[in-house]
Amino acid sequence: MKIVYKNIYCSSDADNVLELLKKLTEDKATMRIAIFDDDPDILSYLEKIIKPWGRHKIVSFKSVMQGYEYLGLGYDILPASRIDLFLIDLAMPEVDGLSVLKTLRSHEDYFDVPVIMMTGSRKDDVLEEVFQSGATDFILKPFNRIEVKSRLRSALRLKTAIDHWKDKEKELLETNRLLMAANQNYLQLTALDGLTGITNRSTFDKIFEMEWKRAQRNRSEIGLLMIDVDYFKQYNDHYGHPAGDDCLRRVAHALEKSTSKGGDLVARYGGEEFVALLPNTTRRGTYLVAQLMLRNISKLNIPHHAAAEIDHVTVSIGAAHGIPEVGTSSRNFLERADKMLYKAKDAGRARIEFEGQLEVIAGS
Ligand code: GH3
Ligand code: MG
Ligand code: MG
Repeated sequence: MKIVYKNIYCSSDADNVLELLKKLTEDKATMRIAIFDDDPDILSYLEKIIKPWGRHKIVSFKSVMQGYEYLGLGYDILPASRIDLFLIDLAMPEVDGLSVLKTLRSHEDYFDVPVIMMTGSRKDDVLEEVFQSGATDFILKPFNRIEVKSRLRSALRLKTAIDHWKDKEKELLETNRLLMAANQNYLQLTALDGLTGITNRSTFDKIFEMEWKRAQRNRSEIGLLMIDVDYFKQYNDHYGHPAGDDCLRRVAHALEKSTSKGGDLVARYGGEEFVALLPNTTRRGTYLVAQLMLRNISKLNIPHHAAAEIDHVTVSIGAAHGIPEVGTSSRNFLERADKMLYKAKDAGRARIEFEGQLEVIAGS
């Protein structure tokens, strides 16, 4: 049996599972120091210096390959280990310390972990290359006990600071994400009508003004429909206000469903009145949308027995269409559609009145 934990993969004999669990739950405060040196005396010397500090774990490697395997370097299936400080001997027989340093710096899990190079060379060009390759510090061999201790301590302090800032950065990103989500929510809430959930009047006004100016600039066509529920006062009086609210929600939804183009916008203009903005839409297109709206509301078949003339909820629609001339106002365009709406009401309701030509469609 194989166990896969995120990208951690190992065979599942009891020891490995225990080791894995230990790794996952290991105290974050324990500093883990990895030492690469082919000289066993150096390894035990460093271990002796570090051990009394407590809350430190040392992993030492005489062989670079053994270290690479432990660190998961070059082995796709092995997990990276958490290391807080590397001590690397510059001159090793198998692979030199500089290559180990470069390998670490190119790995996403180790690129910012402090590395102290241990070298017997005081040559400027050697030290320059060590720093250029990304080393944090160096310790000269033979060791001076005080120097080793203080350099190790300051490298570990650096690692603590790096971790701290990484945590802060993570927190900041999370806070930012939450803020953006809240902002998005707020924008949506303030843009929508509370009762029906469709665009509200103030959002419509802004978008309409924008689209009007755009159509003026581009000399493009624009269609506008004013839609009003017929005999809605009687509906409310007869069926009650909550039923009236429910009716408005269904009407709003059916009106939205009747538009198909990306730029079309249906909004609640107020009370039982709605408006549809149809940018880049021909006269015929505007008319077809209005016709579909009339039909879709009728198809809802919401009973309305309070008004003598009808037996189900219908709407009347006033339509305006044109290419906005420079100097004309969006407000005037809206008034034109509104005038047509009154005409549709006067003519008997459940119909469309389109300015410019008389087009009367009886609500089915
Ligand atoms: P017409 O056919 O001429 O349009 O007549 P109408 O009765 O529909 O028009 P009127 O303007 O006389 O009445 C509109 C009614 O719409 C009155 C008001 O109580 C109701 N109304 C407005 N907003 C809401 C709302 O949010 N919920 C409910 N339930 N009713 C509303
Ligand atoms: Mg009405
Ligand atoms: Mg009205």
